[in-house]
Amino acid sequence: MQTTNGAFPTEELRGRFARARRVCVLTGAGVSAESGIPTFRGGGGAAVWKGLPFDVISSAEMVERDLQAVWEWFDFRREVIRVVRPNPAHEALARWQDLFEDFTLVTQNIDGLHQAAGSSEVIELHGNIWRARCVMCGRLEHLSHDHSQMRSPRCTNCEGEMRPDVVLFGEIVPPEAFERAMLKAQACELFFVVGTSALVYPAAAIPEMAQTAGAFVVEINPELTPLSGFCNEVINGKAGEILPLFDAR
Ligand code: BV8
Ligand code: ZN
Repeated sequence: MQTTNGAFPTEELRGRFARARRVCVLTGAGVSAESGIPTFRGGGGAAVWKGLPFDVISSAEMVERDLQAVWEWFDFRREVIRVVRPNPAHEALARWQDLFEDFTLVTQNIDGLHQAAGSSEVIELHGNIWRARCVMCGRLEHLSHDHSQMRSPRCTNCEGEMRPDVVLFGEIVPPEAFERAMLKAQACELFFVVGTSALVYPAAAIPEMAQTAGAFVVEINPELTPLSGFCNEVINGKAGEILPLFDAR
């Protein structure tokens, strides 16, 4: 593992970036931090909502127990996300999709900021906060950005209850999304893992799959994580400052 203390990546990595044909990136909450969205586990402890820890309020069990509380929690987060903009990290990754023969962006984030920055075909492992899903028929509804619905709207198709179309703790990541992310990670030459504490599975297993399949794995994070020990290069820095350096004109 080579660590650069926030300076531009090594000559080797610059060369790899310039020559790469297949690149895959996995992002976490850290790429949205510079947009002003608090991360889950940074800043002195996990997110808490009305005294409930994040992994309790954002859980399958809570949807069963108190769907209204889950809606209020997500309405609150939409209020935060609604007014923020993509930052240079999102913008750099949106540019990268035109630099390589095959570029894949996989995110654990549900804020939609990658798409707002211009990224297309984003693999959303944990869903999207701007979508709701009917618990009965699975119909999807897009929630408008201009107002939050404090009540869980009823399904326009079957009157069933709607829930956030987000993967909560104790729920499975959509198999087709995970499968596609895994295949792309195993097929790429260069893999970036950016802004994740690498604590949440199965997403946190993807970088190691990439390396086992032969990819050069780069971590970009101000802090070390459980992945840092096996990454080929660890860049201790902020995503919004480091990512734009790679394709600076
Ligand atoms: C599953 C959507 C099994 C919701 C999220 C008990 C019961 C059930 C399951 C489990 C259990 N115990 C463990 C598990 C497994 C669990 C898990 O892994 N738990 C962990 C915490 C131990 N996983 C699951 O439950 C998954 N499902 O296992 O299903 C199953 C199997 C079969 C059948 C049924 C069930 C589902 C996991 C998905 C949960 N949903 N989000 C919501 O958002 O409300 S996870 C949540 O954490 C977010 O999606 C987030 O993205 C994700 C990971 O967090 P990070 O993105 O890494 O963010 P974090 O704050 O942690 O770190 C930020 C990082 O950024 C830091 O490293 C920081 O240094 C860095 N940073 C800060 N600033 C910057 C920066 N980096 C760069 N630039 C900066 N400027
Ligand atoms: Zn329905």
